[in-house]
This record gives sequence, C-alpha cells and structure tokens, in this order.
Amino acid sequence: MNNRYRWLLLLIFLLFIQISANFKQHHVVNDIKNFAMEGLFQVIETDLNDDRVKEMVIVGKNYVGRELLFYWLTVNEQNQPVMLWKSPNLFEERSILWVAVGNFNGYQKQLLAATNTQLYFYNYEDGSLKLAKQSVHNLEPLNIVAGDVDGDSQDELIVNRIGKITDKYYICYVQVWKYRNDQWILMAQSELLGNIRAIAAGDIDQDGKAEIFVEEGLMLSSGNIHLLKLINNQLPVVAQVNKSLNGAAYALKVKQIGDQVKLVTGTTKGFVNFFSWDGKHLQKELEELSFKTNLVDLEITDINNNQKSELILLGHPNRLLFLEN
Ligand SMILES: [Ca+2]
Ligand SMILES: [Ca+2]
Ligand SMILES: [Ca+2]
Repeated sequence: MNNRYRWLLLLIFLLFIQISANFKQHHVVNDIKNFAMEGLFQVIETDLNDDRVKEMVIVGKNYVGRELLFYWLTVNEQNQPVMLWKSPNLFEERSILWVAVGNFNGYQKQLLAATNTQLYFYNYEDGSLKLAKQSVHNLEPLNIVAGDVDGDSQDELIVNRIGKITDKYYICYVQVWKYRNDQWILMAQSELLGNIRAIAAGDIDQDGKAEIFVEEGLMLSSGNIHLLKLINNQLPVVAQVNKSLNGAAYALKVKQIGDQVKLVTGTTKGFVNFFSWDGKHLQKELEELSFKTNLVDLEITDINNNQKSELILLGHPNRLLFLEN
C-alpha cells in the first residue's frame, strides 16, 4: 500500500468517526404524522409560565375550517404532546399567522401573534394565556422573530417584510422595532435582501447582542444566508454564505448546543445543518442530519425535562418529529 493511499484511508476513517459519532446520537422518540392541524408553519420553544421547564408553541392552519391557530404544549414522560392551551381562531383572509415570545415591553414576557393586519399580545396567567391587547398594525410581516439586538435586555420585534413585488417573487428586507410607551418605534432597517424565506435571531458572537439571520432564495432552490448586525442604527450584512444547503431553508434557528451558539438550518429536502461563528465567517459544520421529510421549521430544546436537548422537527404538511441525543 503506498503512502498516499494510506493517508486517504486514514482521512476517510476519521471522517467516518466524526460523522457516525454525531449521527449516532440522535434517535427518534416520537413521530406523529398528522399532528393537531392540517398545516403546520412554526414551532418555537419558550418558558411562558416561568417554571424553568421548556414548553413549545406550534402554529398552523386548518384550511377546510378556515382556522389560524397556535397551541401551547409540553410533552409527557412518553414524549407524547400534552396541550396546555389552544388559541382562539385568529383567521384572516389571505393571512399568515406568526408567533414570537419575548420581553418586548421591558418588564414582562409576552407572546406576540401577528396576522396580516392584527397584533395580539398574550400574557401568561393562572395556567393559561390571556389576551392583553389587540391592535391593528401595518408591518406587512411575512414572518417575525424576537431578539435583543441592542443588548438592553428588552426584546425587539424583528420583521421580514416585502419591499418589492416582481411578477415571480418578493424582494424583502428586515426591520427592527422597539416597543416603547405602548408604541412600536422603528429602530433600523436593512437594504433589500432578496426573497427571504426564513429569519432568526440570536447572539452567535457572544457580545450580548443578538445578530439577525435571514435565508433568501428563489422557489425551492438552495439559497443564501445573511448575517446582519445592528451597528449605529443600521443593519448591514456582515457575513454571508451562498448556496451551501441542499434545498430551501424555511427552518432557521440560533441555538446553544453544548458550549457553543450555532445557527441551525432545516431544508425542504430534509437536511439539518449547523453553522458556527469563527469571528469572521459562518462555518458550515461536517455534521449533517437527513430526514425524508420537507422541513418547515425546527427547534432544539429540552422539551421533556430530562436534562438533554431534543431536536423537534415540523415536516410538511403536519408531521411532528422528536429526536433525542
Ligand atoms: Ca433590546
Ligand atoms: Ca452578538
Ligand atoms: Ca430532554
């Protein structure tokens, strides 16, 4: 055996160890094919009742019954979902429903639900959620997410909205809004970024301020990830990764995984990938998970309170999948 061949074998062996070490860690603990609604859009982790145990909120739609709903849920010891609360029907003609949880007003965690024209503020109270406020808005959101982008401990509302409509697709941009004296104040907005399909926020560089991530691309093709940072009330793109994923990444989250904060993506072709920040670039990691399902959203959190994180996947149209390490 020549030297070059031996090195190649060693490299393949090392790659195999790394891949299998990560892959082996995940196994399916529950797989529900028709969960709760006809179509699911979004899953977010949260601790709405502040009991230090994570719950989740799942958003979706019943097409036939013309319902837009979200569920507040936990799981039991068998990893079966247990409903804590179901929203009223927030249906609006041709509207999305999107949910974000954060401390928007500076003194209280709230769940914010947005349709095309309405914003609903919900507070946790005695085991359920109570509508605290409903208002009309003109944010024109395609989706929303919460994040503390300026590091003042108050969450801002980050909105993906349409800037231009061409005959084939939307060209979108990002706005950051701060809630002050019962009003939303525009803090910053980005340039036009493309057909944004997913948005996320989280402090990947650990400076105490959340960065904003968007994924944009056309149709269901592989897209581009932009990392935006609030600098002097501007939202410049400070890093970008082009066409590195297999499929469109409708699932995008920033998560603490082990001792690192990572960007996690889930695509229409069923791939889950992880990106870390090296100070200058988003680095795609070797670990890649693959599922035979069109992913619409994902979450990573200890949903069953066993001190280990689960990977929660939403598959099109209404599949709910839990994986455990
Ligand atoms: Ca803030
Ligand atoms: Ca940061
Ligand atoms: Ca767990």
